[in-house]
Amino acid sequence: MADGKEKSIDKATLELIEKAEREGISTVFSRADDMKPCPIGVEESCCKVCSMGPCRMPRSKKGEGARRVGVCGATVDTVVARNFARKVAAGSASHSDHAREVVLTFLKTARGESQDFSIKDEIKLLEVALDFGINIEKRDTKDIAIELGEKALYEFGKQSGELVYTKKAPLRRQEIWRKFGVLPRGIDREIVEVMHRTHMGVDQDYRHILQQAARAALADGWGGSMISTELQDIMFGTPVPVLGSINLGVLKEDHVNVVVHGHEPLLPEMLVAASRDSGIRELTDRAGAKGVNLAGMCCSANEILMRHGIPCAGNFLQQELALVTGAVELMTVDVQCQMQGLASVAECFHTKLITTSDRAMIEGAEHIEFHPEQGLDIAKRILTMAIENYPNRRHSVYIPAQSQDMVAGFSHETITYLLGGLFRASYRPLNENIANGRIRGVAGVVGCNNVRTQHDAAHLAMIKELIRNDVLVLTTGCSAMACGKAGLLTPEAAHFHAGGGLTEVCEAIGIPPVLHLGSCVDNSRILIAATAMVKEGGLGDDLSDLPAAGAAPEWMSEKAIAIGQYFVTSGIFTVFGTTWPTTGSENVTEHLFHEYEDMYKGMWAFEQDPIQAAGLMIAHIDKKRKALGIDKGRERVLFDMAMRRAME
Ligand code: NFS
Repeated sequence: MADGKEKSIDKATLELIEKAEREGISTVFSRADDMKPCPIGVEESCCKVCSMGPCRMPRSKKGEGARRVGVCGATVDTVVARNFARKVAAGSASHSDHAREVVLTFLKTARGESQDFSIKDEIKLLEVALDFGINIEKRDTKDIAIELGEKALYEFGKQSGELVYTKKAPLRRQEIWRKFGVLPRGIDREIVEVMHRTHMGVDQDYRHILQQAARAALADGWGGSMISTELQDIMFGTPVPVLGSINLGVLKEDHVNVVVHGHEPLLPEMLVAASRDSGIRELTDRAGAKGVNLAGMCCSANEILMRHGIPCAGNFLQQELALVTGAVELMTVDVQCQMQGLASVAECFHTKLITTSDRAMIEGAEHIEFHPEQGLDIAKRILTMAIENYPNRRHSVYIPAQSQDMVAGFSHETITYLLGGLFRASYRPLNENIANGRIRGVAGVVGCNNVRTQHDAAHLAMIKELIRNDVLVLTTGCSAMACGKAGLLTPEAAHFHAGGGLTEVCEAIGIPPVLHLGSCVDNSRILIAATAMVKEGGLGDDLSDLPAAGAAPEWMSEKAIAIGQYFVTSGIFTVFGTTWPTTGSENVTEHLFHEYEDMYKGMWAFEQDPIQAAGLMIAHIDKKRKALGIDKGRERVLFDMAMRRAME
């Protein structure tokens, strides 16, 4: 680390970085030491969209009096806005192509063409069908599901009109989107339009380019990501609180260890089913292992943790380290956040690296393509390979001791149930506790790890500061896993880390002060929860009125930028850490950080220090409390069961 800090605050991670160094194995941590970031790229003032360049227009040129334009005359504002918009497009495309795969599998399942998939949550099927305007009366589940699958698929290619889920947003929010021309039409159309507008010589007004970046991001948050979450819940079950464990210590020396890495929960669901198969158990016995130990990595981990309590091996920066243990027989990867470095780490051990998506191959990995038509068979084939590889384990096995219990599975449905009880499921107790000041506000802290900052440190510093100040934290993705490792996802964490008001509420309901809502596509659950808070009443009539804020203190991926952009344009103040990809243009930064507040009532901010960033979020929350007239704090009333009953 540039500032002399250790590379991670997690002991298991540090131990395995050391093992990798000792054994001469290259990992993201050693490569980051060898590769300094490009100073022009980091401020995004470099244009590569045609072959007359690349044109470099760093801020340092300003002092020399040079006009910062490329050879075609494109200003640095245009160039920085283009680069930003393309990140949004790539991020939105990733979530939405994941969503497309889920919809296609859903349709095959509805038509009876997939193997071992089913509709697990019929109530949610009916609710989502109603959202899509489908008649559910006197029709069987199969018919409804087929129509829902077809309608959901249509959302991707829609050429005009508005996406179905944008109509779930508060009316005031929809008006704002309409006013600024950012209501998304089809998901694919908005992403294609970003790519067209940012081609050489097309859209050359930075504000106008960023308008399309808003529309593409909203197509992700209120389109692709939301469709993924909802259809996954229908097929695999809506998460309910579940006990799990996390960190590299979940790997077991006497078991066949299979790590499931990536994002789409389709193969992971089948691997869970296959691992419980009697034939697989027999094979494991014969290989002399005590069982198959399935463990997740990155967002695939969150998906199978939320629904099955399968342990998580770790988050983004721990992926290669899982293999460095020497105890992993096989790792599957599908799409997104899978480092190519995995292939060379796997080569140092007996580990088989298996790519499974038709969209992603890695040189040196074996490819076994997943198709839902043979879902369970393919999963069994993969587990069989892992079991057969168990006797090939070599000498240098080291599994760190760290493994931490945690509670995950806080879907929007679960939160309403926990707050209000089965028959009075409602956000009212939450809104009341915000209004009376016991809970100061709500923060969504999400996103990645980034090797340019100390692993997990910023997530934990920020989140501890927020809960200490009575801010309830909702978390997803790699941030949620950082919290899990640090013990923040247990109900007892309130007692040790949260402020008095938040602790009282958490203890009354029996929830942790930090709620794990799932993977990154599940950030849509945060949008739904925030919308439910607005609709419950008492906290304004738009998402921007809520005492709420968002953050990604260790972001690195384009998906994080897409998520931030849809949070901001949905009215949520959002702070990012590590680096900020528009520093090359003061005008673009001013537009996103300040002009957006006038337009969308939500804006971006950049702050590397996580405590300072939490301070910005708390100041914003207090500003919103003041605007709502709840800053004085009413008499503090805690909802007990008797009061919940009386609410009726
Ligand atoms: Ni999100 Fe999941 Fe993690 Fe970042 Fe990558 S795994 S989708 S992008 S790194 S949080």
